[in-house]
Amino acid sequence: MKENIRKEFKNHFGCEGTLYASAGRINLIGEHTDYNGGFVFPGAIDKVIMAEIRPNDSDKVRVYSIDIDDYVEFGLNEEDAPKQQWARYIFGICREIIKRGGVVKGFDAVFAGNVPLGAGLSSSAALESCFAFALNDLFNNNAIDKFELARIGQSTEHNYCGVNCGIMDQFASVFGKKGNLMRLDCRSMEFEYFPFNPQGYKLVLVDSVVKHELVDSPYNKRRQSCERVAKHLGVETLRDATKEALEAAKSEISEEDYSRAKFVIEEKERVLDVCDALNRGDYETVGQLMYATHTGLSKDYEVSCVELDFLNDIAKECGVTGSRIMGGGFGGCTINLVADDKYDNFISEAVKRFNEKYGHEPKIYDVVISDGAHKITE
Ligand code: GAF
Repeated sequence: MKENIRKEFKNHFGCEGTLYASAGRINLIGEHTDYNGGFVFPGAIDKVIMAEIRPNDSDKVRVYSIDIDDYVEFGLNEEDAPKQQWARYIFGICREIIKRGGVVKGFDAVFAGNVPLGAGLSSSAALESCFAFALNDLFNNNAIDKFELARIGQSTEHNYCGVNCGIMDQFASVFGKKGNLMRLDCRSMEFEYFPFNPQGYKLVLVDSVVKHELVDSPYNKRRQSCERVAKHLGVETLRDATKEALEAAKSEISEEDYSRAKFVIEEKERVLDVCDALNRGDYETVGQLMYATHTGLSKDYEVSCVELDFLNDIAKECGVTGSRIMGGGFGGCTINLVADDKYDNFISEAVKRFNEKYGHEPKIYDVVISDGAHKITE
């Protein structure tokens, strides 16, 4: 990928720039908790967006996307927003830095990536974090702190891409550290690195390669449900809501809002329970909690789909320790904690049976927990 980017940069701009990369992410547990002030437990992975960038002494940004084979030029004022969705991510990053008083001048860039799109691995956060990190380095002397870089990515999603996401994906992409998961408290923004190397187990993603485009932005609707319930219970976010308070209010809110809030309140506890279990080396408990998350995401939060429920069932039948849908939902991957001796059978069964039922094979990605945003120096 690096060589290809270098070659294309030279072709387009006739010189050399600096290379930067940022990663996609997994999340062991803690789904849809970030925008509710709860806990998440993500890590960056070895799938990245990489960009070569060089200031060009103009007020124009010129970018070529190798994977989409598309070239865009835009200015840095609000009215210059490009139409192409992929370019809006980069435009959004520039604008959000400028809005915060940071500096962005014209630059040339070529980028490519190997984060699968639509798989729930947050290719968009990888793109945002790569450019936010690079523009901080090139124009701001790295004066913008890393949390702000993550927020710049999040605001880009809110203001330029229509997704009212939480902070998890951008946080993971910016702060990721090789071999470590991170437990982030999304209310206080305190976090802790957790070395993750489960002896005798593997983490593997099974990508359904299914993306259900649902109308009316179902992600934003889930968030609205949570906010309605929090307001009703008189708390700032569901992080501060209890099961008892929710039960007491059950008849006053819609059934749907009740189910959404029930999942979130249970999920925030599960993250803490997983951390305790990991500290004891108790992977069986970690796995059971992952299955519980899947059930909640499927039945209460309703962000699963038949294909992912099917993969979850296969995992159970193959004796996989833990399995669940990962990320925002409505398609994408399951994340699976598999004992070494069950791995081969699980993968071959999942591939065979999924293909028989849905007519295409799922993709398999072994998880390698890696570094987040960085400059490539060699
Ligand atoms: C998506 C969002 F971008 C995250 O903020 C998070 O809410 C996640 O869905 C669900 O946990 O990836």
